[in-house]
This record gives sequence, C-alpha cells and structure tokens, in this order.
Amino acid sequence: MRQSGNILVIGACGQLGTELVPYLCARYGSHKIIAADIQKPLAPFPSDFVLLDVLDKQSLGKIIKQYDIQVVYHLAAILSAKGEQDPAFAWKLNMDGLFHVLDTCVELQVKQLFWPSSIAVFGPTTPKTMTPQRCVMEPTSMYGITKLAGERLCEYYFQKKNLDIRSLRYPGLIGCKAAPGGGTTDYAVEIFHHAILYGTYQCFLEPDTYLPMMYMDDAIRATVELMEADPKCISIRSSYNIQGMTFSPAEISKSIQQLLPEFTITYQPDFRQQIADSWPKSLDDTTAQEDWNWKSDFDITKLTQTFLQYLQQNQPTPISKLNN
Ligand code: AKB
Repeated sequence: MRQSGNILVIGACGQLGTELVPYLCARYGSHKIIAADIQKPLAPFPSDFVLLDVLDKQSLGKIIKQYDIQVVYHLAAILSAKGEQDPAFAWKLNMDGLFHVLDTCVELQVKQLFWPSSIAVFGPTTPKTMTPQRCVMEPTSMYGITKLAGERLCEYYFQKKNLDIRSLRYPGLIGCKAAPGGGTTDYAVEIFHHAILYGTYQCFLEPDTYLPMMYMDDAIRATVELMEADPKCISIRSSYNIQGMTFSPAEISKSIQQLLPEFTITYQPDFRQQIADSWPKSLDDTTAQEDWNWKSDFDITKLTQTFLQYLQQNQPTPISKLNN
C-alpha cells in the first residue's frame, strides 16, 4: 500500500533522516516530501525544508496544516550516550516531542505516523541472544527509558485514538552518508572513517562487545516496507524487533583488515561500555518476518565492502590503501 498525501520528516538532518528524505523523494516525488529539523541541513535536500523545534507544538501544527501533511516520520531524539550527559533534557525532548507529535496527528487527522524505537528498550534482565519480541524490559539508560515509555504511548494512541502508528526497534544504524549523533553504537560508523583517514581507530567499547547492527539501506527499506504494509498485517503497535547483523569491535576490525590489511585498532572503554553491556546481542524478528515479510540483506562482509568503497569514492583516499 503506497503512501498517499504529503509526508513530513521531523529530525530530517539526523543520521536516518539524511538518507530517508532522498529515498522518500525518489519513491513518492520530491514535491510530496517536507523535511524539518531544528537546524539547517549541511547539504540541501531534494525536497522543501522547514525549521522546526518539535518542542514547539504550535509550529508543528502550523506546518502540518500548511503543507496538508498526511504522513509523519518523527525521528527527532536524543540518543543513548548523549542522553546520559543530560538525562532531564533527554526525557523532555524524547517524551514531550513524542506527545506533541501524537496529539497533533490526532487533532489534525494525520493518516499515519512512524516513530523509531530502539534495542535500548531492553536492559540487563532481558535475554541476551535472540531476544524475543515480548520479554522482560528494564532499560537502564535514560534513552532506553524514554523509548520504552514511547512504545507504550504509541500502542495507547493506536488503541484509544485510532492513530495508525508504526514503529521499529532499530539496532545500531550504520550509514556512510551522515554522522551518527551521540549513540553507543556510533563506533561502528566512526571506525570506517578512521580506517580510511588515519589507518587506526581507538574504540570506546571492549573488543568482545557484541551488539545488533544494521546497514542504513536495510533500515530504510524496513521502515518504508512497514509503513506500506497492509494495516491488517500489523500485529505489533508498540514496536517491532528487527535483526540485521551482530558483530563485535574485534570482528568488524578484522573485516576491515581483509580490505585494509594495515588497519589497527586499540581499545579504551568509557561510560558507553555499561550501556552496551545492558543491551541484547541479537534479536528474534520472527514477528516482523511473518507480518510484513522482513528480511535483511546486508551482512558484515557486504557492509564493510560497501562502506569502504563509498568512502574511497567520496573522500580523498589513495586507492592503493584498499586491497580489493
Ligand atoms: C544508540 O546507540 O543510542 C542508538 C540506538 C541503538 O538506538 N544507535
């Protein structure tokens, strides 16, 4: 079911939005997409762009009315590592922002809403491997707490207000086009840039810290496939588990060394280690597979080849450094 009507992407300048907006423009036409963010984009979007602070509910409503928005992707959030530096603001932005979007969507009869959840909803008491869709969830980071509360709100608004809201529990997202902003899984993006620029990387997690990860192309395809799925197939209105790949810093560095044999890695774990240790290693995404045919495409080898090739073509890196 392709989306009809105009689409607003809030938090468009973030890691996900930077790649989602051009994808939506290509799929539905640039004239149907409005990108919004609290800051101006570094490079222009193919769509219209508006400045928006999601804490300003009045402006949000004005934009939705002005552009006759039917579908909203609300991506603005403070992530796990940044959230620990200012937990009160993480709560405010993540929760008040979500409330504003939910209420405005209901008030203005927006047809569909996408809101991202995260593996951060899980905590130390959650089963670590093949984490089930439904299980014990006791997150210990402020980000995780807001995401779990957000999931409950989403289901509440679906049941009580009939809002067609859909959500994914994203693993660590790895994209080559935009920098991640303040997450615990950010090392998996930084490592590629440092490998190309300096030939070495100091990792803030221990070598054997296994986490669920996903290449951006898979994440965007999952998002749009979920949004286009027949509502009758959507059995989860909190948020779906989706699995891409699982690896540790030691494993991704070995994968990089296959192509850049001189690459070296050192380890200096910081406060983010504790956050990572509280998260699962892999997720059971059977429900997403059964409901809307979810299947990931990228494994660690394809990720490494794609990312390094992109950086090779888009940054001034001597070709001889790549060994493929
Ligand atoms: C983070 O590390 O905070 C995010 C996430 C897993 O949601 N990438």
